Amino acid sequence: MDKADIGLTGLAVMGQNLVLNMERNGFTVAVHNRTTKTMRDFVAANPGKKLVPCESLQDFVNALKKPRKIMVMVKAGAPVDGVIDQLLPLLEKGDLIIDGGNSYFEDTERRAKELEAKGFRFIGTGVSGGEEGALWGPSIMPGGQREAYDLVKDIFVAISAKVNGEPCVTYIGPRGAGHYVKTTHNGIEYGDMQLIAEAYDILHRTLNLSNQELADIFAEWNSGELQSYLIEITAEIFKRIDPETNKPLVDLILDEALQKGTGKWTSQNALDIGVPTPTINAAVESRCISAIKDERVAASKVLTGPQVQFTGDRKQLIDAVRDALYMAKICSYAQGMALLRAAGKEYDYNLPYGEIAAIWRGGCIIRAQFLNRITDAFRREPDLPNLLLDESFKADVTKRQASLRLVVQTAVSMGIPCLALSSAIAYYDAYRTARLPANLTQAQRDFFGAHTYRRLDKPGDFHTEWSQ
Ligand code: NBP
Repeated sequence: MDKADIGLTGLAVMGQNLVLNMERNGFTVAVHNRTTKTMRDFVAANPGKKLVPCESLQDFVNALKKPRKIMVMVKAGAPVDGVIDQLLPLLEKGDLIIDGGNSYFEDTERRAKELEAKGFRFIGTGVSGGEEGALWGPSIMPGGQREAYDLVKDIFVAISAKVNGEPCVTYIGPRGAGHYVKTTHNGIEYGDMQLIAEAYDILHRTLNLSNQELADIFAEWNSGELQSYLIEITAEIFKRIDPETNKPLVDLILDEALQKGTGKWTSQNALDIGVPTPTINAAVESRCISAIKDERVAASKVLTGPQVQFTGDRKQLIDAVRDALYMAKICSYAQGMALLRAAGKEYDYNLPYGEIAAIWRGGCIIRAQFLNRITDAFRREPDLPNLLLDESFKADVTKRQASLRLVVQTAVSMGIPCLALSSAIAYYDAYRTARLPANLTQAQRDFFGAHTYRRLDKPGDFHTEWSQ
Protein backbone atom coordinates (compact mmCIF):
# COMPACT_ATOMS: atom_id res chain seq x y z
CA MET A 1 0.00 0.00 0.00
CA ASP A 2 1.22 3.56 -0.76
CA LYS A 3 2.30 5.73 2.11
CA ALA A 4 -0.60 7.47 3.82
CA ASP A 5 -1.38 11.18 3.33
CA ILE A 6 -2.12 11.64 7.01
CA GLY A 7 -2.26 9.55 10.17
CA LEU A 8 -4.77 9.71 13.01
CA THR A 9 -4.28 8.29 16.48
CA GLY A 10 -7.18 8.15 18.92
CA LEU A 11 -9.97 6.14 17.35
CA ALA A 12 -12.87 6.98 19.65
CA VAL A 13 -16.02 8.41 18.09
CA MET A 14 -14.48 11.67 16.83
CA GLY A 15 -11.30 10.07 15.53
CA GLN A 16 -13.10 7.30 13.64
CA ASN A 17 -15.49 9.70 11.98
CA LEU A 18 -12.73 12.13 10.97
CA VAL A 19 -10.84 9.22 9.40
CA LEU A 20 -13.92 8.15 7.43
CA ASN A 21 -14.45 11.74 6.32
CA MET A 22 -10.82 12.06 5.14
CA GLU A 23 -10.98 8.71 3.35
CA ARG A 24 -14.26 9.59 1.64
CA ASN A 25 -12.57 12.72 0.37
CA GLY A 26 -9.81 10.73 -1.31
CA PHE A 27 -7.05 10.63 1.30
CA THR A 28 -5.23 7.51 2.48
CA VAL A 29 -5.21 7.48 6.27
CA ALA A 30 -2.93 5.57 8.64
CA VAL A 31 -4.87 4.66 11.79
CA HIS A 32 -3.66 3.92 15.30
CA ASN A 33 -5.18 3.62 18.75
CA ARG A 34 -3.69 3.00 22.19
CA THR A 35 -5.90 -0.06 22.58
CA THR A 36 -5.06 -1.99 19.42
CA LYS A 37 -8.29 -3.98 19.34
CA THR A 38 -10.24 -0.75 18.75
CA MET A 39 -8.09 -0.06 15.67
CA ARG A 40 -8.47 -3.61 14.36
CA ASP A 41 -12.26 -3.56 14.86
CA PHE A 42 -12.48 -0.21 13.11
CA VAL A 43 -10.50 -1.34 10.08
CA ALA A 44 -12.45 -4.61 9.93
CA ALA A 45 -15.73 -2.69 10.02
CA ASN A 46 -14.60 -0.59 7.04
CA PRO A 47 -13.36 -3.04 4.41
CA GLY A 48 -12.07 -1.76 1.07
CA LYS A 49 -11.26 1.69 2.41
CA LYS A 50 -7.89 3.41 1.98
CA LEU A 51 -6.87 2.81 5.61
CA VAL A 52 -3.44 1.71 6.78
CA PRO A 53 -3.78 -0.24 10.06
CA CYS A 54 -0.91 0.40 12.48
CA GLU A 55 -0.42 -1.67 15.58
CA SER A 56 2.45 0.37 17.02
CA LEU A 57 3.42 4.03 16.91
CA GLN A 58 6.57 3.01 15.01
CA ASP A 59 4.43 1.34 12.27
CA PHE A 60 2.24 4.41 12.29
CA VAL A 61 5.11 6.84 11.76
CA ASN A 62 6.63 4.58 9.07
CA ALA A 63 3.34 4.49 7.20
CA LEU A 64 3.27 8.25 6.53
CA LYS A 65 4.44 10.42 3.62
CA LYS A 66 6.99 13.07 4.64
CA PRO A 67 6.74 15.59 6.09
CA ARG A 68 4.49 13.47 8.26
CA LYS A 69 1.09 14.78 9.29
CA ILE A 70 -0.32 13.22 12.43
CA MET A 71 -3.67 14.07 13.94
CA VAL A 72 -4.08 13.29 17.62
CA MET A 73 -7.73 12.79 18.71
CA VAL A 74 -7.32 11.59 22.27
CA LYS A 75 -8.91 12.83 25.47
CA ALA A 76 -7.80 16.40 26.25
CA GLY A 77 -5.22 17.00 28.99
CA ALA A 78 -2.42 14.65 30.05
CA PRO A 79 -3.16 12.04 27.30
CA VAL A 80 -2.23 14.62 24.64
CA ASP A 81 1.16 15.26 26.28
CA GLY A 82 1.66 11.50 26.68
CA VAL A 83 1.02 10.81 22.98
CA ILE A 84 3.25 13.72 21.88
CA ASP A 85 6.07 12.48 24.15
CA GLN A 86 5.83 9.01 22.64
CA LEU A 87 5.74 10.33 19.07
CA LEU A 88 8.62 12.82 19.21
CA PRO A 89 11.52 10.32 19.29
CA LEU A 90 10.02 8.65 16.20
CA LEU A 91 9.58 11.83 14.15
CA GLU A 92 11.89 14.06 12.09
CA LYS A 93 12.20 17.81 12.22
CA GLY A 94 9.53 19.46 10.08
CA ASP A 95 6.93 16.76 10.79
CA LEU A 96 3.53 18.04 11.87
CA ILE A 97 1.44 17.07 14.90
CA ILE A 98 -2.16 18.25 14.96
CA ASP A 99 -4.03 18.18 18.25
CA GLY A 100 -7.70 18.04 17.24
CA GLY A 101 -9.15 17.56 20.73
CA ASN A 102 -10.74 20.14 23.01
CA SER A 103 -7.46 21.22 24.59
CA TYR A 104 -7.18 24.17 26.93
CA PHE A 105 -5.60 26.96 24.91
CA GLU A 106 -2.82 27.57 27.42
CA ASP A 107 -1.78 23.91 27.09
CA THR A 108 -1.68 24.47 23.34
CA GLU A 109 0.43 27.62 23.83
CA ARG A 110 2.90 25.58 25.87
CA ARG A 111 2.98 22.65 23.43
CA ALA A 112 3.35 24.98 20.44
CA LYS A 113 6.36 26.72 21.98
CA GLU A 114 8.01 23.46 23.07
CA LEU A 115 7.52 21.73 19.72
CA GLU A 116 8.55 24.74 17.68
CA ALA A 117 11.75 25.03 19.74
CA LYS A 118 12.52 21.40 18.87
CA GLY A 119 11.94 22.00 15.15
CA PHE A 120 8.54 20.36 14.82
CA ARG A 121 5.38 21.79 13.36
CA PHE A 122 2.29 21.90 15.54
CA ILE A 123 -1.35 22.82 15.04
CA GLY A 124 -3.88 23.01 17.83
CA THR A 125 -7.25 22.84 16.18
CA GLY A 126 -10.80 23.05 17.39
CA VAL A 127 -13.12 20.60 15.65
CA SER A 128 -16.78 21.35 16.21
CA GLY A 129 -19.95 19.55 15.29
CA GLY A 130 -19.83 16.41 17.41
CA GLU A 131 -19.68 13.00 15.80
CA GLU A 132 -22.00 13.85 12.90
CA GLY A 133 -19.92 16.91 12.08
CA ALA A 134 -16.70 14.89 12.22
CA LEU A 135 -18.17 12.44 9.71
CA TRP A 136 -19.96 14.76 7.29
CA GLY A 137 -18.21 18.09 7.71
CA PRO A 138 -17.11 19.85 10.89
CA SER A 139 -16.20 23.46 11.46
CA ILE A 140 -12.43 23.47 11.91
CA MET A 141 -10.46 26.14 13.81
CA PRO A 142 -6.71 25.57 13.30
CA GLY A 143 -4.03 27.59 15.06
CA GLY A 144 -0.26 27.19 14.74
CA GLN A 145 2.51 28.05 12.30
CA ARG A 146 1.09 29.37 9.04
CA GLU A 147 3.25 27.02 6.97
CA ALA A 148 2.06 24.09 9.08
CA TYR A 149 -1.51 24.99 8.17
CA ASP A 150 -0.58 25.18 4.51
CA LEU A 151 0.61 21.54 4.71
CA VAL A 152 -2.85 20.30 5.74
CA LYS A 153 -5.03 22.97 4.22
CA ASP A 154 -6.20 20.72 1.36
CA ILE A 155 -7.26 17.98 3.75
CA PHE A 156 -9.02 20.38 6.13
CA VAL A 157 -10.81 22.18 3.30
CA ALA A 158 -11.93 18.85 1.81
CA ILE A 159 -13.37 17.45 5.06
CA SER A 160 -14.92 20.64 6.44
CA ALA A 161 -18.58 21.66 6.20
CA LYS A 162 -19.43 23.98 3.30
CA VAL A 163 -21.80 26.95 3.34
CA ASN A 164 -22.66 28.48 -0.05
CA GLY A 165 -19.58 26.67 -1.37
CA GLU A 166 -17.29 28.28 1.26
CA PRO A 167 -15.40 25.81 3.50
CA CYS A 168 -15.93 26.11 7.25
CA VAL A 169 -12.22 26.28 7.97
CA THR A 170 -9.76 29.12 7.96
CA TYR A 171 -6.33 29.77 9.43
CA ILE A 172 -7.13 31.28 12.83
CA GLY A 173 -3.73 32.46 14.05
CA PRO A 174 -0.55 31.38 15.83
CA ARG A 175 -0.04 28.95 18.74
CA GLY A 176 -3.20 28.55 20.87
CA ALA A 177 -5.44 30.74 18.69
CA GLY A 178 -7.44 27.82 17.25
CA HIS A 179 -8.20 26.30 20.63
CA TYR A 180 -8.97 29.73 22.07
CA VAL A 181 -11.57 30.30 19.36
CA LYS A 182 -12.99 26.79 19.83
CA THR A 183 -13.34 27.41 23.57
CA THR A 184 -15.12 30.71 22.91
CA HIS A 185 -17.38 28.91 20.43
CA ASN A 186 -18.32 26.51 23.22
CA GLY A 187 -18.93 29.38 25.65
CA ILE A 188 -21.28 30.95 23.11
CA GLU A 189 -22.92 27.54 22.70
CA TYR A 190 -23.52 27.41 26.47
CA GLY A 191 -25.16 30.86 26.23
CA ASP A 192 -27.41 29.82 23.33
CA MET A 193 -28.48 26.63 25.11
CA GLN A 194 -29.30 28.42 28.38
CA LEU A 195 -31.28 31.17 26.61
CA ILE A 196 -33.32 28.52 24.81
CA ALA A 197 -33.85 26.62 28.08
CA GLU A 198 -35.14 29.77 29.78
CA ALA A 199 -37.46 30.58 26.86
CA TYR A 200 -38.85 27.03 27.17
CA ASP A 201 -39.25 27.34 30.95
CA ILE A 202 -41.12 30.65 30.70
CA LEU A 203 -43.46 29.41 27.95
CA HIS A 204 -44.01 26.08 29.64
CA ARG A 205 -44.72 27.43 33.10
CA THR A 206 -46.66 30.60 32.30
CA LEU A 207 -48.81 29.21 29.49
CA ASN A 208 -48.85 25.54 30.47
CA LEU A 209 -48.07 24.56 26.88
CA SER A 210 -47.96 20.92 25.86
CA ASN A 211 -44.78 19.46 24.40
CA GLN A 212 -46.46 19.27 21.00
CA GLU A 213 -47.33 22.99 21.21
CA LEU A 214 -43.74 23.74 22.22
CA ALA A 215 -42.47 21.64 19.31
CA ASP A 216 -44.68 23.59 16.92
CA ILE A 217 -43.52 26.95 18.31
CA PHE A 218 -39.83 26.08 18.05
CA ALA A 219 -40.33 24.61 14.57
CA GLU A 220 -41.99 27.86 13.50
CA TRP A 221 -39.17 29.91 15.05
CA ASN A 222 -36.73 27.77 13.12
CA SER A 223 -38.18 29.06 9.86
CA GLY A 224 -37.48 32.70 10.81
CA GLU A 225 -34.59 34.78 12.07
CA LEU A 226 -33.90 32.34 14.93
CA GLN A 227 -33.15 29.55 12.43
CA SER A 228 -30.33 27.47 13.88
CA TYR A 229 -29.29 23.91 14.61
CA LEU A 230 -30.05 24.30 18.33
CA ILE A 231 -33.60 25.61 17.74
CA GLU A 232 -34.16 22.84 15.18
CA ILE A 233 -33.11 20.04 17.58
CA THR A 234 -35.14 21.65 20.38
CA ALA A 235 -38.31 21.23 18.28
CA GLU A 236 -37.33 17.60 17.63
CA ILE A 237 -36.67 16.94 21.33
CA PHE A 238 -40.19 18.07 22.34
CA LYS A 239 -41.70 15.54 19.93
CA ARG A 240 -39.82 12.50 21.19
CA ILE A 241 -41.97 10.02 23.15
CA ASP A 242 -40.32 7.56 25.54
CA PRO A 243 -41.22 4.07 24.25
CA GLU A 244 -41.22 2.56 27.77
CA THR A 245 -43.63 4.98 29.41
CA ASN A 246 -45.31 6.59 26.40
CA LYS A 247 -44.56 9.98 27.97
CA PRO A 248 -42.58 12.86 26.42
CA LEU A 249 -38.94 11.90 26.94
CA VAL A 250 -37.86 15.45 27.85
CA ASP A 251 -40.18 15.37 30.88
CA LEU A 252 -38.43 12.25 32.19
CA ILE A 253 -34.90 13.63 31.97
CA LEU A 254 -33.23 14.65 35.25
CA ASP A 255 -32.76 18.43 35.42
CA GLU A 256 -29.03 18.41 36.15
CA ALA A 257 -26.92 19.84 33.32
CA LEU A 258 -23.38 18.46 33.23
CA GLN A 259 -20.36 20.23 31.81
CA LYS A 260 -16.98 19.23 30.47
CA GLY A 261 -15.36 22.59 31.15
CA THR A 262 -15.11 24.59 27.93
CA GLY A 263 -17.88 27.01 28.95
CA LYS A 264 -16.16 27.52 32.29
CA TRP A 265 -12.83 28.12 30.52
CA THR A 266 -14.46 30.86 28.46
CA SER A 267 -15.79 32.60 31.57
CA GLN A 268 -12.55 32.14 33.49
CA ASN A 269 -10.47 33.59 30.70
CA ALA A 270 -12.92 36.45 30.14
CA LEU A 271 -12.49 37.35 33.82
CA ASP A 272 -8.70 37.01 33.50
CA ILE A 273 -8.54 39.50 30.64
CA GLY A 274 -11.32 41.71 32.00
CA VAL A 275 -14.02 41.23 29.36
CA PRO A 276 -17.68 41.22 30.47
CA THR A 277 -19.43 38.03 29.30
CA PRO A 278 -22.38 37.93 31.72
CA THR A 279 -24.66 35.81 29.53
CA ILE A 280 -22.02 33.11 29.03
CA ASN A 281 -21.23 33.28 32.76
CA ALA A 282 -24.94 32.99 33.57
CA ALA A 283 -25.12 29.88 31.40
CA VAL A 284 -22.21 28.27 33.23
CA GLU A 285 -23.68 29.24 36.61
CA SER A 286 -27.12 27.95 35.60
CA ARG A 287 -25.54 24.53 35.02
CA CYS A 288 -23.93 24.78 38.47
CA ILE A 289 -27.28 25.61 40.09
CA SER A 290 -28.94 22.79 38.18
CA ALA A 291 -26.31 20.39 39.58
CA ILE A 292 -27.38 20.97 43.22
CA LYS A 293 -30.68 19.19 42.66
CA ASP A 294 -31.06 17.80 46.19
CA GLU A 295 -30.53 21.22 47.75
CA ARG A 296 -33.00 22.78 45.31
CA VAL A 297 -35.65 20.18 46.09
CA ALA A 298 -35.19 20.81 49.83
CA ALA A 299 -35.24 24.61 49.35
CA SER A 300 -38.40 24.39 47.22
CA LYS A 301 -40.22 23.12 50.33
CA VAL A 302 -39.18 25.99 52.61
CA LEU A 303 -38.55 29.09 50.46
CA THR A 304 -41.56 30.84 49.00
CA GLY A 305 -42.09 32.98 45.90
CA PRO A 306 -44.94 34.34 43.79
CA GLN A 307 -47.47 32.10 42.08
CA VAL A 308 -47.14 31.51 38.35
CA GLN A 309 -50.35 33.02 37.02
CA PHE A 310 -50.59 34.50 33.55
CA THR A 311 -53.73 36.30 32.49
CA GLY A 312 -52.44 38.29 29.52
CA ASP A 313 -52.54 37.61 25.79
CA ARG A 314 -50.92 34.21 25.14
CA LYS A 315 -49.98 34.84 21.50
CA GLN A 316 -48.43 38.16 22.47
CA LEU A 317 -46.27 36.48 25.12
CA ILE A 318 -45.13 33.75 22.71
CA ASP A 319 -44.08 36.40 20.17
CA ALA A 320 -42.38 38.42 22.90
CA VAL A 321 -40.39 35.37 24.02
CA ARG A 322 -39.28 34.82 20.40
CA ASP A 323 -38.11 38.43 20.07
CA ALA A 324 -36.53 38.37 23.53
CA LEU A 325 -34.60 35.24 22.62
CA TYR A 326 -33.32 36.88 19.46
CA MET A 327 -32.24 40.05 21.20
CA ALA A 328 -30.58 38.11 24.03
CA LYS A 329 -28.77 36.01 21.44
CA ILE A 330 -27.40 39.19 19.84
CA CYS A 331 -26.21 40.41 23.27
CA SER A 332 -24.59 37.05 23.99
CA TYR A 333 -22.75 36.96 20.64
CA ALA A 334 -21.73 40.59 21.17
CA GLN A 335 -20.02 39.43 24.39
CA GLY A 336 -18.37 36.44 22.70
CA MET A 337 -17.07 38.51 19.78
CA ALA A 338 -15.85 41.24 22.16
CA LEU A 339 -13.97 38.52 24.07
CA LEU A 340 -12.31 37.35 20.84
CA ARG A 341 -11.39 40.92 20.04
CA ALA A 342 -9.73 41.45 23.43
CA ALA A 343 -8.00 38.05 23.34
CA GLY A 344 -6.73 38.76 19.83
CA LYS A 345 -4.89 41.75 21.26
CA GLU A 346 -3.92 40.17 24.61
CA TYR A 347 -2.32 37.08 23.05
CA ASP A 348 -1.21 38.62 19.75
CA TYR A 349 -3.46 36.33 17.78
CA ASN A 350 -4.55 38.88 15.17
CA LEU A 351 -7.84 37.03 14.81
CA PRO A 352 -9.92 37.25 11.60
CA TYR A 353 -13.27 37.99 13.33
CA GLY A 354 -15.46 38.00 10.21
CA GLU A 355 -13.92 34.77 8.96
CA ILE A 356 -14.41 33.14 12.37
CA ALA A 357 -18.13 33.92 12.25
CA ALA A 358 -18.13 32.61 8.66
CA ILE A 359 -16.66 29.21 9.60
CA TRP A 360 -19.24 28.87 12.40
CA ARG A 361 -22.06 29.07 9.83
CA GLY A 362 -21.84 25.35 9.09
CA GLY A 363 -20.70 22.14 10.73
CA CYS A 364 -20.73 23.33 14.32
CA ILE A 365 -23.30 23.29 17.11
CA ILE A 366 -23.97 27.06 16.99
CA ARG A 367 -24.49 27.05 13.21
CA ALA A 368 -27.23 29.51 12.34
CA GLN A 369 -28.49 31.83 9.65
CA PHE A 370 -27.73 34.64 12.10
CA LEU A 371 -23.97 34.06 11.69
CA ASN A 372 -24.21 35.30 8.09
CA ARG A 373 -25.12 38.67 9.53
CA ILE A 374 -22.20 38.64 11.98
CA THR A 375 -19.89 37.72 9.11
CA ASP A 376 -21.27 40.62 7.06
CA ALA A 377 -20.91 43.02 10.02
CA PHE A 378 -17.21 42.19 10.50
CA ARG A 379 -16.52 42.08 6.76
CA ARG A 380 -18.01 45.60 6.58
CA GLU A 381 -16.04 46.83 9.59
CA PRO A 382 -13.24 44.47 10.70
CA ASP A 383 -12.50 46.60 13.78
CA LEU A 384 -16.09 46.80 15.00
CA PRO A 385 -15.70 47.25 18.80
CA ASN A 386 -19.04 45.61 19.61
CA LEU A 387 -21.70 43.86 17.54
CA LEU A 388 -24.38 46.06 19.14
CA LEU A 389 -22.86 49.04 17.32
CA ASP A 390 -23.29 47.51 13.87
CA GLU A 391 -26.10 49.39 12.06
CA SER A 392 -28.17 46.31 11.28
CA PHE A 393 -27.86 44.76 14.77
CA LYS A 394 -28.52 48.16 16.33
CA ALA A 395 -31.80 48.29 14.43
CA ASP A 396 -32.67 44.75 15.61
CA VAL A 397 -32.07 45.40 19.29
CA THR A 398 -33.83 48.75 19.16
CA LYS A 399 -36.93 46.97 17.85
CA ARG A 400 -36.80 44.00 20.24
CA GLN A 401 -35.65 45.42 23.55
CA ALA A 402 -39.21 46.01 24.77
CA SER A 403 -39.90 42.29 24.33
CA LEU A 404 -36.80 41.26 26.27
CA ARG A 405 -37.73 43.67 29.07
CA LEU A 406 -41.33 42.36 29.14
CA VAL A 407 -40.25 38.70 29.21
CA VAL A 408 -37.71 39.28 32.00
CA GLN A 409 -40.30 41.28 33.99
CA THR A 410 -42.87 38.52 33.51
CA ALA A 411 -40.42 35.82 34.60
CA VAL A 412 -39.22 37.77 37.64
CA SER A 413 -42.76 38.70 38.70
CA MET A 414 -43.71 35.01 38.65
CA GLY A 415 -40.55 33.72 40.27
CA ILE A 416 -39.21 31.92 37.18
CA PRO A 417 -35.39 32.10 37.10
CA CYS A 418 -33.91 33.67 33.98
CA LEU A 419 -30.24 34.28 34.69
CA ALA A 420 -29.19 34.41 31.05
CA LEU A 421 -32.10 36.46 29.65
CA SER A 422 -31.84 39.01 32.46
CA SER A 423 -28.05 39.20 32.09
CA ALA A 424 -28.48 39.97 28.39
CA ILE A 425 -30.70 43.00 28.96
CA ALA A 426 -28.45 44.11 31.84
CA TYR A 427 -25.43 43.88 29.51
CA TYR A 428 -27.24 45.93 26.89
CA ASP A 429 -28.22 48.57 29.45
CA ALA A 430 -24.77 48.69 31.04
CA TYR A 431 -23.02 48.94 27.67
CA ARG A 432 -25.21 51.88 26.60
CA THR A 433 -24.92 53.74 29.93
CA ALA A 434 -22.57 56.70 29.76
CA ARG A 435 -22.35 57.09 33.55
CA LEU A 436 -22.45 53.98 35.69
CA PRO A 437 -22.48 54.00 39.51
CA ALA A 438 -18.80 53.04 39.55
CA ASN A 439 -18.11 56.51 40.99
CA LEU A 440 -19.59 55.26 44.26
CA THR A 441 -17.57 52.03 44.08
CA GLN A 442 -14.41 54.09 43.63
CA ALA A 443 -15.33 56.29 46.60
CA GLN A 444 -15.84 53.17 48.75
CA ARG A 445 -12.51 51.70 47.62
CA ASP A 446 -10.78 54.93 48.50
CA PHE A 447 -12.67 55.14 51.83
CA PHE A 448 -11.65 51.71 53.14
CA GLY A 449 -8.40 51.09 51.28
CA ALA A 450 -6.99 54.44 50.14
CA HIS A 451 -7.08 53.08 46.57
CA THR A 452 -7.49 56.62 45.13
CA TYR A 453 -9.93 57.78 42.46
CA ARG A 454 -9.89 59.97 39.38
CA ARG A 455 -12.14 62.98 38.91
CA LEU A 456 -14.30 64.15 36.04
CA ASP A 457 -13.26 67.78 36.42
CA LYS A 458 -9.46 67.55 36.59
CA PRO A 459 -6.64 65.09 35.80
CA GLY A 460 -4.67 63.11 38.40
CA ASP A 461 -5.19 60.52 41.14
CA PHE A 462 -6.89 61.68 44.37
CA HIS A 463 -7.34 60.41 47.88
CA THR A 464 -9.72 61.76 50.52
CA GLU A 465 -9.51 61.22 54.28
CA TRP A 466 -13.18 60.15 54.37
CA SER A 467 -13.54 59.59 58.12
CA GLN A 468 -12.25 63.01 59.14
P1 NBP B 1 -12.46 10.75 24.16
O1 NBP B 1 -12.26 12.14 24.59
O2 NBP B 1 -13.42 9.90 24.89
O3 NBP B 1 -11.02 10.01 24.17
C1 NBP B 1 -10.91 8.64 23.87
C2 NBP B 1 -9.64 8.38 23.08
O4 NBP B 1 -8.49 8.83 23.82
C3 NBP B 1 -9.44 6.89 22.84
O5 NBP B 1 -8.89 6.70 21.57
C4 NBP B 1 -8.47 6.51 23.95
O6 NBP B 1 -7.73 5.37 23.66
C5 NBP B 1 -7.59 7.73 23.92
N1 NBP B 1 -6.73 7.86 25.10
C6 NBP B 1 -7.03 8.12 26.40
BR1 NBP B 1 -8.73 8.28 27.07
N2 NBP B 1 -5.97 8.22 27.20
C7 NBP B 1 -4.92 8.00 26.38
C8 NBP B 1 -3.54 7.97 26.62
N3 NBP B 1 -3.02 8.22 27.82
N4 NBP B 1 -2.73 7.70 25.57
C9 NBP B 1 -3.23 7.45 24.35
N5 NBP B 1 -4.55 7.50 24.06
C10 NBP B 1 -5.39 7.76 25.06
O7 NBP B 1 -12.81 10.67 22.59
P2 NBP B 1 -13.78 11.57 21.69
O8 NBP B 1 -15.11 11.80 22.34
O9 NBP B 1 -13.73 10.97 20.33
O10 NBP B 1 -13.03 12.99 21.65
C11 NBP B 1 -11.72 13.17 21.19
C12 NBP B 1 -11.34 14.62 21.41
O11 NBP B 1 -12.21 15.44 20.63
C13 NBP B 1 -11.49 15.10 22.85
O12 NBP B 1 -10.51 16.06 23.14
C14 NBP B 1 -12.84 15.74 22.87
O13 NBP B 1 -12.97 16.72 23.89
C15 NBP B 1 -12.87 16.36 21.48
N6 NBP B 1 -14.22 16.59 20.94
C16 NBP B 1 -15.21 15.68 21.16
C17 NBP B 1 -16.47 15.92 20.63
C18 NBP B 1 -17.58 14.91 20.83
O14 NBP B 1 -18.72 15.23 20.42
N7 NBP B 1 -17.33 13.74 21.39
C19 NBP B 1 -16.71 17.08 19.86
C20 NBP B 1 -15.66 17.96 19.64
C21 NBP B 1 -14.42 17.70 20.18
P3 NBP B 1 -8.24 3.93 24.18
O15 NBP B 1 -9.20 3.44 23.15
O16 NBP B 1 -7.01 3.12 24.25
O17 NBP B 1 -8.88 4.13 25.53
